[in-house]
Amino acid sequence: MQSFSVCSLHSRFLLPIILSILHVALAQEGFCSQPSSSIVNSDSITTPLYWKVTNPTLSPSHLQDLPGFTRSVYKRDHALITPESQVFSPLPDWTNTLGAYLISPEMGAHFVMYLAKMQENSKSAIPKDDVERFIFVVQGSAVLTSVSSLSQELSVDSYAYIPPNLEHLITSTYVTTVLVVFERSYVALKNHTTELIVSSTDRQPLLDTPGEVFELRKLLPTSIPYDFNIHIMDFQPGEYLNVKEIHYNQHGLLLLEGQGIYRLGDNWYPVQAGDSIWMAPFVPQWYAALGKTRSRYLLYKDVNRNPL
Ligand code: UGY
Ligand code: MN
Repeated sequence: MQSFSVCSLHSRFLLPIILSILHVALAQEGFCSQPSSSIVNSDSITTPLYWKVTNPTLSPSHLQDLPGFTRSVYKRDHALITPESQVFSPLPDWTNTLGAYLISPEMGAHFVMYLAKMQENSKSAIPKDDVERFIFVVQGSAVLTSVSSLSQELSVDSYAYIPPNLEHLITSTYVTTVLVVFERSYVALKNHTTELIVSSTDRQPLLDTPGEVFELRKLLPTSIPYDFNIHIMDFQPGEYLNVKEIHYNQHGLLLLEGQGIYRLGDNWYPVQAGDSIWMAPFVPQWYAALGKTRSRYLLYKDVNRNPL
């Protein structure tokens, strides 16, 4: 009641004066604002009514701010998870680390892909029995210690493959280290084992890509013991996949740089750095790089095992 009487006092005696001097301030929310913005609206003085209809927002970065707007989708055979949809919570058994699972078996994947945000004095947990782990540093730096080697520092663009059941610890003292992590149950073969690998993208040679134009590096050995690989694929603006791929392998993708269009099934998605994609077996897939800078993505792919 009191606020009503203050407002009506303003309306009768002060409002005409304030309107003529401070109409901009009056239009702001919470200051006895008028219910109808078309009556007292600073915009209406400088811009015509309905001006957004003829001056639409074209920039994707503005679209990000629209309430409820997201480019993320989740479908039976693919998902696009964009940064505004990532949900972080404490990673089970890790210390001072928040995680966002972007791909998991609930989707139909046989692996998990997650972002781990390691804060100061953070520590990893051990994966479950028979689970292999791959980590790639996106931001900051981490130290990997294992029973089979000395401690090694991993900076941005460095990665490690940790074989199943190898005791190890990832720590970070940096604020904030961001890792992308892949884990899956190892499909063992008789007389074969995998080894601890620590390296960086720039130390991997460019590989031949017959019939394609993109540049390809593989971060893991292509030999039989390894049941997945991680590809780093680079496209210059205007380059695209020649093969409109359909294959039995699954993918987990993180777009590290650039922007373009990803085709998944019958859907065409504008994508940019920071986006992640799950591709189920046999989903039609195709990418074209656009924009002004190269596109680089990191791609999980299961290999070297008979699907039967
Ligand atoms: O190797 C691949 O399957 C890769 N070219 N797929 C992709 O980029 N979607
Ligand atoms: Mn593929």
